[in-house]
Amino acid sequence: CTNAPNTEEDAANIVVGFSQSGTESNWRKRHTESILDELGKEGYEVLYRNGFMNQDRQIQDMRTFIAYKVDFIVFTPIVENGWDAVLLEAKDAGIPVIIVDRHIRTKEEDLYLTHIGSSFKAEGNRAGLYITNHFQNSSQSTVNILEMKGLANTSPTNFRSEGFMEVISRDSRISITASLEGDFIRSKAKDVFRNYIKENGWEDIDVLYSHNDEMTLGILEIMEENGIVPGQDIIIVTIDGQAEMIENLRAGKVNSVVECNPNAGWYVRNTIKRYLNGNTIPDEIYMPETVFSDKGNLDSIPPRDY
Ligand code: GYE
Repeated sequence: CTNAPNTEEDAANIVVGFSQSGTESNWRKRHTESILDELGKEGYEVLYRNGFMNQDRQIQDMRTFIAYKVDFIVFTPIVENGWDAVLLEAKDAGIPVIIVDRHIRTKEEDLYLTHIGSSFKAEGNRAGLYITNHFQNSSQSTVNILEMKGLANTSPTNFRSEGFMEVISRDSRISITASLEGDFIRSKAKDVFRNYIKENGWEDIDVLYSHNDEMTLGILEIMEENGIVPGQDIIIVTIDGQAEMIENLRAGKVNSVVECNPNAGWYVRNTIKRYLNGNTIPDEIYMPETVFSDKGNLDSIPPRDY
């Protein structure tokens, strides 16, 4: 870290380019605010760009940061693949890149300083555990699950599926009978789900496993329109933990909310500070998260503003 600025005066002039993938969920909006707030507290200048869920746009945004000669790039990739060229450009320009939230796959070495995010696999495991526990003593001979996946070619979608399968496969009665793609977007999930129901009806769904709260909110509307009692007729496990979903959990409309922690800002701020002070940065930084369910203490869930 010989070329890292290390006086307080230098640090005050730090410019950070922040390329966010989009604004598709309340979770995402909180994630953005958290990073902007914390970097602001440190007195860094932040150039923020919203990628509007478009990879080319995010690549353009990062090229702008490189041309501007920012000191750091904070980058929240929309998908896993296709970033090597722009990250090589950042590397050649000597700009450290901090990847936040979703993971990337690269063919080149050392394209970024660190990755800060959740263990999406652990989230999938927690979702699966709720289901295996729930049906443990049930006399049902089969448990059919409809999975509403997030966006394809993203690590939360892949790991949330993998972690979930790992756990439910321990009980041979339990299986995923339909897997749909809702892209983490409420309106998309609603359309896809409605079409599925038109073709297949409701009989085959014992459980809904949804990769994020926004999609769950869309599906809840369809259930209620059709006289299905969510949380009873269909057991629901959802990921994120937005305030509205915690209310639904308290109201018994969903059964388990697996938390995904959007508050990455402090970790990003701390990583930049430590880097500027010449400390070694770990390759992977996991953020703490938990799970809430109708089998736990609903009064002790910390309040949230997203
Ligand atoms: O669960 C979802 C958001 O990438 C982990 O993206 C994130 C996911 C989060 O749209 O709500």
